Amino acid sequence: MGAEPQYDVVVIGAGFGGLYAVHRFGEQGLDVLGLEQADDVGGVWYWNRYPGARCDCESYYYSYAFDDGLQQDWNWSLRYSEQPEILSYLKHVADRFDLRRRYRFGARVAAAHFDESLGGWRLRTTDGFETTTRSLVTAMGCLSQVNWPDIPGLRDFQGRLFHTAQWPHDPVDFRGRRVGVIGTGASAVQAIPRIAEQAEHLTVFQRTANWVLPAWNRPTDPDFDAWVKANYAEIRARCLASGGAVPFDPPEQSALEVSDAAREAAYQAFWDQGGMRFFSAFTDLFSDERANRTAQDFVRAHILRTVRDPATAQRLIPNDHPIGVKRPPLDDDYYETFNRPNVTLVDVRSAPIREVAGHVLRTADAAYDLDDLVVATGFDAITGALLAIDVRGRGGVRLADRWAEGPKSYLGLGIAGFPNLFTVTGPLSPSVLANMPTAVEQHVDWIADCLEHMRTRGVATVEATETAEAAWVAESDAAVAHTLYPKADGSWYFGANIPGKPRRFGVYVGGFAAYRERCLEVAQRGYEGFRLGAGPNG
Ligand code: NA7
Repeated sequence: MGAEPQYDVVVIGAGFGGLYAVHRFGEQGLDVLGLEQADDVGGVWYWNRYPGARCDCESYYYSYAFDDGLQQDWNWSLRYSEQPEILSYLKHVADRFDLRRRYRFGARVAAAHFDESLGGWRLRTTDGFETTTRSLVTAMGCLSQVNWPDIPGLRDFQGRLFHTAQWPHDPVDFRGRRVGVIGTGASAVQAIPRIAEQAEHLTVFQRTANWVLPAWNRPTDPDFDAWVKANYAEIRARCLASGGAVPFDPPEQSALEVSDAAREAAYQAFWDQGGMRFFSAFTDLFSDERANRTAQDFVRAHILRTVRDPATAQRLIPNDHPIGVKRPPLDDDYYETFNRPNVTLVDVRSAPIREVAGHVLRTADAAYDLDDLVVATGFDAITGALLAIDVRGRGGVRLADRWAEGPKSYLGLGIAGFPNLFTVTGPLSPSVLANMPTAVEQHVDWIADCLEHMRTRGVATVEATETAEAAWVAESDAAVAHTLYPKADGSWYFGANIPGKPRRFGVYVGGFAAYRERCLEVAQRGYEGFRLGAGPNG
């Protein structure tokens, strides 16, 4: 018999997913090690410290449900928490459950190789630390692998260069500076109003306009907070029973079966509530182009009303994708910001960015002299963090080769040929289309049960079968084919924001509640679709 792995389970990541995984597995008596590349906990909330960074899910449900004491004790100051408060929350969780002792920080995993004789994984970090584990759980986040655009000269910019997802820990002062922002995704939409308040001049380089919805962020209402705390069990249950893991009522009507006045009133009511609830107005906003166009019309009218300069307003109106099929940013004051005399919107679709040289960003038809350049170009999403590691499964097969045509997985939890590898919010799970803390708890709980099953039944390996994986990929592809998501050219949901990345919709769109039921059924049927292997002596 070969050597035993050093750990029962290694968890990569110390964000929402990793912290809960380390806690849960530790509680069940497993020997668990956490590896985290940052020097502390927080995950995406550790790195994304740009001005205005905040969550676009409301705090009371964008939080852990696993411990009632935690949810009763913690007080969120805002409806939508800002990054510093979410980071404090995750630090509090780490302290409260004494999780840091199980972590090795500053440990960026470089290689993860499945070793047949070990019946587990051999891991190596970039600083040379090596270990082995029976099971490997990745909880690296769907939006963590930073995307730097391939703009000649960018990294040699002679002013201050920032990426929203790698923001300095000390506050950045933009007063008296000529600042450029590349990108108009969710990060830029949050940062732009804050930077504009400080900068001498802000130039926004926009390639694609986005539909931006209002957050109406505000301090937590004490009465609402008391109601939430008294009703948490029901709120969490509603999240589990919903399509997006959120505690809202699902829509009941088509946008096309109501009168114009009723439709307008419904949009206005949801607009006034703020946030992603806007999409709860009607049943067919993601499935019927005509229905979706009515929502676009509503937001378009808002943009035209808000932005004073007609040419700028036109530039801010998306013309290439239905509303909602690229992740819609949330903010207050985004459109208003373009009325400021110190803000200019530059269209880099018609005149693309050519290069950065010294302090100058040059487009096809103009040059911009800048002191600071903020790159808000997002992430190599969903698969990027996994593929940044040299992951090899049975027979030394590289994950990058298995996914050469796009990610394949079974339930977004397991990958054929990669035994005992579990991916929290992995590709082809509901992940980013569900409220993340709920999605990670569901995955971690499922994995914890599976690890328990392995331990109590003497199962050495759990591995998705090729058949089950192929069926799930087909089901996931089919689910998205019935929606409007494929109408968005360039969406990171498809991997289309990264040049050369294979295109596959990386998220299961069949709804969180149905997906969760499916995962439970699979477990109840003895992990149907997974091959359970006996150990060397089994
Ligand atoms: P996103 O949503 O991927 O946005 C990236 C932005 O950067 C988007 O506007 C891109 O335009 C733009 N971009 C990317 N490369 C370039 C180049 N080369 N030139 C000009 N503009 C470019 O990332 P975020 O960080 O804002 O948000 C990611 C998610 O985090 C968000 O959806 C939330 O879920 C949280 P494009 O649209 O590709 O034309």
